[in-house]
Amino acid sequence: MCRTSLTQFLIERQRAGKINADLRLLLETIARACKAISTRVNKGSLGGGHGSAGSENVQGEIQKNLDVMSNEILLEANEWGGNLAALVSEEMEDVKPTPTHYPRGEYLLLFDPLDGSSNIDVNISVGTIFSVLRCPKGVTVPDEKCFLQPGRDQVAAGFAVYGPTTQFVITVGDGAYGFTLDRESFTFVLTHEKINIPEDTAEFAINASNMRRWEAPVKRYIDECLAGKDGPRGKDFNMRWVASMVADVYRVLSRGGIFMYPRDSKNKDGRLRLMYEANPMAFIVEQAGGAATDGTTRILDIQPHKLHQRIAVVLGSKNEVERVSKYHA
Ligand code: AFP
Repeated sequence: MCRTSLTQFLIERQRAGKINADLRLLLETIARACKAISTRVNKGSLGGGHGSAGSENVQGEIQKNLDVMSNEILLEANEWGGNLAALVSEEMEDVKPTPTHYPRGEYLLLFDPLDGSSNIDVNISVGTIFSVLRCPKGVTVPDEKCFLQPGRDQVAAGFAVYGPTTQFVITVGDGAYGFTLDRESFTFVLTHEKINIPEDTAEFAINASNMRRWEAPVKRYIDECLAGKDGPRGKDFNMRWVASMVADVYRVLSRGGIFMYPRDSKNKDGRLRLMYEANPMAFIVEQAGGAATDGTTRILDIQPHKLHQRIAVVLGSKNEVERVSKYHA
């Protein structure tokens, strides 16, 4: 059987003029780093990845050892390739321009090295999320402002899920594609061609422990789902919440569903990060035929005002996301 590897897939995209050689190499480098992180995640306690690193990140969250390791793997992999002008990580305070002794490329990389890291020690799926932007023309030393571009300007985005299998999902703007890590050849193999999220669903994902803090439109939407067959929706809904966005979004891509982390009276701006989580996931979900909003605005149209900005997220099956937007209107 002839199987398409990620390398082949990217070369085909380059030949078709959808990406250039620099972007292809950058995406391959990120995928290679994800494989290395996957190996570390698999080792668990044996690789020293479990437990707290005893430090806090820029968000004031306690870092796990694997948070720190994953961040370092991505930094080291991307420092010297010559494709990047600068990068930023959810785990770091500031922009990191490419060191002057390496060639400086035309792209900007943003990543969440280990999403869902509070799940590491309990052996639940975690992952890596990334987003690629173009560095504005004429900039010699990129700063925070260069990164503050709306999500619709992303040239590529993707994520890896380190679960029972390691999956790598990517878009360069011509659909969303999924790859499975073949542990024998250690290559990503195309297994999910042109992912398509069903427009309708009967499955929702939300952290219900925040219910008392939700705004009225979200409360109404979930109440109607919970009312099931006897309520206004006239059908029963199922609920799932992994608390690793990578795993929850992967499920939505696989079988449809709606994923919500709305703003509430405690997280007034929302909980998820616009640049490292919402934008890349919104790009992928739209490319798979779904929709993504903060309740009132399409996520990809939001103009960011700071790197570590938080945002409300509602994404997934189009008709359900539109219904939630209607309730907000
Ligand atoms: P951590 O990386 O700190 O575990 O956060 C994961 C996350 O940003 C996202 O992946 C989940 O959807 C969300 O937080 C889970 O948040 P709750 O713990 O509030 O349910």
